[in-house]
Amino acid sequence: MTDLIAAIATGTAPGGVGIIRLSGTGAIETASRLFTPQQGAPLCQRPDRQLVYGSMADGEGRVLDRGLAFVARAPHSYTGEETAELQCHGSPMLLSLLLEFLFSLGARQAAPGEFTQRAFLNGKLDLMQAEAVIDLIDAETPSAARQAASQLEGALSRRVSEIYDGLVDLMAHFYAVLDYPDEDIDPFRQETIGTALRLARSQTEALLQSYTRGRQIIKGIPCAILGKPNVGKSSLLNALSGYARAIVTDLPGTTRDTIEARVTVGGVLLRLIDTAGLRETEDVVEQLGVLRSRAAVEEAELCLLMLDGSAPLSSEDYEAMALAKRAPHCLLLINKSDKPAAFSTAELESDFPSILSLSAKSGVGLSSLEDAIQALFPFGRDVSSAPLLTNARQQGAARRALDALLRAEEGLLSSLPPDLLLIDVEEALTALGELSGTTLRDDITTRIFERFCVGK
Ligand SMILES: Nc1nc2c(ncn2[C@@H]2O[C@H](COP(=O)(O)OP(=O)(O)OP(=O)(O)O)[C@@H](O)[C@H]2O)c(=O)[nH]1
Ligand SMILES: [Mg+2]
Repeated sequence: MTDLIAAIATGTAPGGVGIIRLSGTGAIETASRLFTPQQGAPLCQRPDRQLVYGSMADGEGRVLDRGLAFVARAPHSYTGEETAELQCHGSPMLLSLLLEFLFSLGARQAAPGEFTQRAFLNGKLDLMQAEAVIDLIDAETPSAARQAASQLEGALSRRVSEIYDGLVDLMAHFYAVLDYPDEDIDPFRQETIGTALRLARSQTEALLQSYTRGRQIIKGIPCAILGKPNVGKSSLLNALSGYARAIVTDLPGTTRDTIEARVTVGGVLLRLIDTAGLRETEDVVEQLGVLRSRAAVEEAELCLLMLDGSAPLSSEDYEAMALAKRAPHCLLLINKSDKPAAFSTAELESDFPSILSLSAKSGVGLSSLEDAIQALFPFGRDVSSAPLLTNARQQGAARRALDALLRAEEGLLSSLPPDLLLIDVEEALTALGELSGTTLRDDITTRIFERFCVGK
């Protein structure tokens, strides 16, 4: 028995259609008091998931709108509980009047994510799938949406259960031997553990490695635009954002703070950071800005290093180049290609394999920048969606699982007794179980009796 929750599922902006969702004990009865079908039996007597046309009224019986409704009885619903959904016009005022009536009938406002939380508690989704729901809703690029959809469909969960199940088999076997020494079960063998451990370890390693890509797809790639003053960094930020996000002037030292913009370039989500131009300066504010520029490069996965191609190279340019090379990926952009070139890029080619000439002001060359970014992060057009870890919680759990498996492997090599190694295996299982939200003990117990039919 859970209390009855209700919420507007379609947000607070006006729209074509608005949906109110109800879940919990009495959801169907309650919806039925608000909604009257145009024909036939009342809503509460309708079959599951069958759309019914009718009218919706407030507490005084005044009809407010006509629309569709359906009911779903437990466990055949998103939350696994009895639910009802009402579809009417997407008017925020209308929706809140209907919601108010539902509150007066005993429903309460659902907390954020509460429907999905109930789905998890009722075993409709595991934790990773529940997280995928949020990722799908928040997706900013096609690849983020595809990744979240595949996680919601269970691709990541299947990969984690594969590792988990391998280890549970190992534990089950082990416990059966310890608990029922008289039973006719294969003796516990070191190689068996060794093979199972190696497999689980390499699978967990691969999973953990997938996090870099998963994070890039979902959260975007931190990308710093770096260079000395006046080369055109803010002009590039504006060109990529599609509007005048940052102030641009012909005065060196215009930008004094870091400015962020989220932009999608070639299907890749970039968290672009425009920085204060690098130079020695007496101005205290600008000095602080330059410190922030340096910090931005340290955190960047991609650095767009910009030079002014129409002016000779200076010591400040060389300093910027040295700094930019600290980022894992760097593209060298020679800006102001609309003006005559003042130096040759030949001498820079050994340090910077990717050099692009462009004009941030006119937009010429921006499409080759897009191509270069897409080539560095090919998931912008990648259609295959291998399961990836996508958030720090998942990474933390996978990390703990891997550490525990590495300890177990080490223990095995130094011939620790099996019951000691299996403490580490158990820890790995707990960590993997945290990924999906599974309980460990019940699983192991169930598997022992299922698989070994000890039955005492
Ligand atoms: N001709 C030409 N001028 C450009 C181009 N890109 C930027 N500029 C000009 O260069 C000047 C400086 O541009 P900004 O974008 O403010 O340069 P910045 O690197 O952000 O400068 P700071 O914020 O001072 O570090 C402005 O007058 C721009 O109009 C370009 O491609 N061609
Ligand atoms: Mg600037």
